[in-house]
Amino acid sequence: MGGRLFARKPVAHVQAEFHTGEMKRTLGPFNLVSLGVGAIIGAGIFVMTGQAAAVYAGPAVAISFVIAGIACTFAALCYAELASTIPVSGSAYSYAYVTMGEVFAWTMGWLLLLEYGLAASTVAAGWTGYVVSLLHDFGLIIPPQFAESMFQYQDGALVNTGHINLVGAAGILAVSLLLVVGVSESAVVNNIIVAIKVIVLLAFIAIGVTYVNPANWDPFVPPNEGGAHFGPQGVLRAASVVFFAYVGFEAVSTAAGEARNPQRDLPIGILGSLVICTLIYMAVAMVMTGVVPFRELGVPAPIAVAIDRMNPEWAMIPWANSETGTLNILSLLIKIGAFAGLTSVMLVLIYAQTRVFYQMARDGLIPGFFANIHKTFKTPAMGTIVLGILIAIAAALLPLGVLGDLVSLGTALAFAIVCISVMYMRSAHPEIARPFKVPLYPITPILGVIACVMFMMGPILIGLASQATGIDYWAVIFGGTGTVTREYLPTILLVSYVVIGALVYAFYGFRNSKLTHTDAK
Ligand code: ALA
Repeated sequence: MGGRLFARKPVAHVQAEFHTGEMKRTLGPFNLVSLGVGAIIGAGIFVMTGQAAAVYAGPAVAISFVIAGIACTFAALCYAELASTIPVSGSAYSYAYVTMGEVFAWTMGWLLLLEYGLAASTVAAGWTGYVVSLLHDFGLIIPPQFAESMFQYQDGALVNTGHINLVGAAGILAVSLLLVVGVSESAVVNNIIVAIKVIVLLAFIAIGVTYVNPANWDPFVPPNEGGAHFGPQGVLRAASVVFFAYVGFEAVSTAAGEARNPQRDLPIGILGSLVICTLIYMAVAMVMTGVVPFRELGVPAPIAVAIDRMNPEWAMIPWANSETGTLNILSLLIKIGAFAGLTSVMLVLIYAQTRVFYQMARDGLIPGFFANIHKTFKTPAMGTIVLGILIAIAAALLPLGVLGDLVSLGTALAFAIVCISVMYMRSAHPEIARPFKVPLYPITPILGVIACVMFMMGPILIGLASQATGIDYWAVIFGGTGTVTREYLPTILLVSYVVIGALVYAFYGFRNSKLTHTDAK
């Protein structure tokens, strides 16, 4: 049984699968970079930056972006090496299957459901805020009952509000339908949307820089106010929050089955999109905290707040629907850009999730319908619809902060496993051709593991050290108002999630695995 748990897929087997895939090969380097930027720039910059600055880091949130960006670069280099060596759909899941064996592959696939699926729910929560605000500008008021998650933090405690985020759930379902129709159609839509959101952020930087008041950057690292509130601890905690802003760069690697020339283009797609996004994030963070005093940024749409603070005269137009009779057209454009940007993130994340499950189903670890390819659309249509429904339910129920922390925890764990896989492959299979190699090996993957563990321990340690008054989360789920502290919950949820995963593997994956029933080595 131990042998079966650690059965590894032979590398040749994986490379052969790559040549027998049923999906269309339509994506070139431009589309792959665009896919990456589409996945990366989203709720992290449009929503969470403000919170990270207001609560944890102040103007030094720009440093937090650099720290998180460097950590992601280590992991990205490892992804690029594995993606160019083992170009299959399924990303880190497939890499783990080849390197460390089935039980690790399963764990990785299960974690990727957090990284992609739940990240899409997180983004849908941020997307809802911008949709509500946009519709408000046009005179349409969406009642909070339909635009807020069922569970919310109020005064530090998690409460069951009885609301349901139907707006976010509808967004997820709409995006899922687009993916059912086919990836190349979606790639065109994706390219257009990516262009819009990049232009919007560049415009924000270019206009905002003329409104910066350097006094707002002083002190750049505000003194610690206890716990992880400001000071160096706060900068690190903010890095673990804005880490979410980078989640998605490796979604490019899940497109290996649909890339025209994966060996050359996947590394370009992964590293290119990461560098572009890091530069944009730092500039946006500097402008945002330079225009608005950081304590005022803890709002659902911080970029829009910064634009309102600039209030350039040329951007004000008469507008019957607004209380003041005028509308800041720049703010409207930013909201439209955010709406488009967050939509594209949901698109890429759900795309990546369906491809991971496609591969897991081909391997027999989850039910086969996730790998059924629709005859006309040539996409895993049924799997996409089922996943879309699950992701929509999470978006309807859980608040953005909890979802975001959970995604960051699961993702950091997945990245660490990827860095370890690179080291395993180098020692176990030195003979395999590697079109892309990690520079400064083995320092880069080792630093990647250390950085990821640090990100995971941040929220966990702070949670354990916080003045928790008790954990009563069943009471909350069944309608009460318990006292689940903000910092504890993601750890509790992650552990519960991993335990459920182990049960699913024991009762389904282990029994149905094609590898252990045919050619385990
Ligand atoms: N990085 C993506 C975002 O910030 C997931 O929304």
